[in-house]
Amino acid sequence: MGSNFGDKLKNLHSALNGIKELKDTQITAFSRIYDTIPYGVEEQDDFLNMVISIETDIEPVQLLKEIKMIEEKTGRIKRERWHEREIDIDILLYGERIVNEKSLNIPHKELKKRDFFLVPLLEINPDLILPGEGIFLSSLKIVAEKSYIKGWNRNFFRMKRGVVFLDEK
Ligand code: PH2
Ligand code: MG
Ligand code: MG
Repeated sequence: MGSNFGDKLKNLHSALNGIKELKDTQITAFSRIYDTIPYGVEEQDDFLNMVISIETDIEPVQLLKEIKMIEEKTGRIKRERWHEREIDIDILLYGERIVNEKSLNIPHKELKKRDFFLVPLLEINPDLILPGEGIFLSSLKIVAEKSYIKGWNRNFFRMKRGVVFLDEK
């Protein structure tokens, strides 16, 4: 998940609550929250990025549809590709599945290039294997051209009795 517009932490919080409310879905882990410089279109504000893992019965393409609705509910406005966003939720991996649809590629096509995907992902699970290639994700860290990660914050989110809480800053 990433946000670089508006109240970034609040946007992440809202997205987490949306995901938590999905049918037959549980959030099982959060990474810390990373401060990152923009990748791609560089003239925009820094991002907050984080990775979460979920357990879900929702199939990938349907999950993407649900995610788009959560983005909309979080206030995401359509702008040019790769420009500012209130919230962006991308599916990086879906277990061992490989999905190549027009609207969705899993593993995420840019997984190898973005350290703000790989580092938080490995923080949640250092033993992940890249489906299809059978190599440890941890061996991919070096593929990122440069580091976009400026630093990280402690995790501001806690789950308690199925509610996501945002700690005081
Ligand atoms: N997402 C993008 C483009 N660039 N840069 C950072 N730092 N974080 C992002 O989440 C991000 C980006 C398009 O999805
Ligand atoms: Mg994205
Ligand atoms: Mg997206």
